[in-house]
Formats: sequence, C-alpha cells, structure tokens
Amino acid sequence: MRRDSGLILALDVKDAGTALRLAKECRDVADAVKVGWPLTLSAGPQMISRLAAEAHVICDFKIADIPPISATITAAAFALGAKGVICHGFAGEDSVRACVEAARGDVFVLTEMSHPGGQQFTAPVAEDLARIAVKAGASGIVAPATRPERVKRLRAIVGDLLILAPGAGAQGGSPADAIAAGADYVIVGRAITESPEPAKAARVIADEIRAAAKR
Ligand code: NUP
Repeated sequence: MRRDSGLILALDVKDAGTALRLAKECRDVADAVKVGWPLTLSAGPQMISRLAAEAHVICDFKIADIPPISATITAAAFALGAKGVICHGFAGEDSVRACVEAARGDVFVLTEMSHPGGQQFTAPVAEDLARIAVKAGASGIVAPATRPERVKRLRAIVGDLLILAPGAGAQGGSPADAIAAGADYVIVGRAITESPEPAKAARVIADEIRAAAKR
C-alpha cells in the first residue's frame, strides 16, 4: 500500500454512484479506500471489483469466524480485487492465521475499537490481540484514533507492523494526534463523505497528517 498522504477513505455510503464518485474525487489524496458491509450489502460485492479498478481497496469485513470460514471470506475478498482485509483479533490466533494464509495481500487485525463501547471488552484485551497479530504474521493492526495513548501503547507491542487508526473526525479523534502517537494511516469516513466538498475535506486532513508525520 502506498504511503503518500497517510489517509484511508472509509466509503460507508449506500450507492455505487456516490462510492465511485468519491473514490475518483479522492484518488490523488487517499492512499486507499476502505469498503465495509454498508456499501457491500447495498451496492453488491461487485462494487469491490469496480472500486479496485480505481483504488487500493481494503475490505473491512471484520472477519471473526472459525478458521475455515474466515479463510473463505478472506479469499473471496481478494478474488474480488481487494488488496487488504480487516479481521477481528478476538476470534483467536488460529482464525487470524487462517486469514493471513488465505490472503493475497494485507491482513489488518482489529485490536481496540474506537467507539465508547470499545472500552468495554476490546480495550482490556487489546494488547493480547496485538500480540496475536504479530504472531500470526499480519501486516498490521487497527487501533483507535479516539485514544492516541492506546495507539502509542499498541505501537510498542507491534514494532514495525502497520497501524491504521479509525475514529478521527466524526468520532472526535484527531488525525494529527493519532499519527503523533505512532499510527501510519488514519481512516476517515464521514468527515469526508458527508462534507459538501469531500475532496477538499480529504486534502485538509491529508495535510494535517503530513504535518504531524514530519514532527
Ligand atoms: O474500531 C473501529 N472503529 C471504526 O470506526 C474499527 C473500524 N473498522 N472502524 C471503521 O472506521 C468504521 O467501520 C468506519 O468504516 C470507519 C470510521 O468512520 P467515520 O467514523 O470516520 O465515519
């Protein structure tokens, strides 16, 4: 995955036209687009292939099943053109390893979730989940931009694995703080997709990330 702006655009929109327009408008500024269940279920899985023709696509399916099913989901996402997938760490090391083995690109392991509820169950085990990511051979982890001090702690565990940080913008986190804490990429959705000028909003955030990365 290229590391130019450090911005990953979360395309949580419901129709193909809007998704393709946003991907095109933000093509130069976002290093990747992230597609999850909202778009896949409303526009269909072929949407992943259509977007893959325009951008580096990460499928955020939060895979969390028994190993053979996790492997099947992972393989299907890559067959559609994805270059990365996100799986949950809480399904255990064998499930994460199954994703890594089935992948034809990056696997990112979700550790601590960014929303307030993420502190209930994921936060207390996040460090173990980060260790699972390292042991299973994942490319990186997902850690909360809403809690930069946790990104810093998780960075100490994962070494030079990639850290993707969602929760900046609409959820209240700051892209600059997440980067300063050790994130490589910031995942941003609504602050861009719901902006009247998405490309401009993306550029402002990308500039903030670049400035923080230089510090
Ligand atoms: O812990 C997580 N928090 C989170 O927001 C893990 C995620 N994968 N995400 C995703 O990041 C979420 O599904 C959404 O696609 C994106 C954040 O969107 P927004 O809050 O910037 O609109």
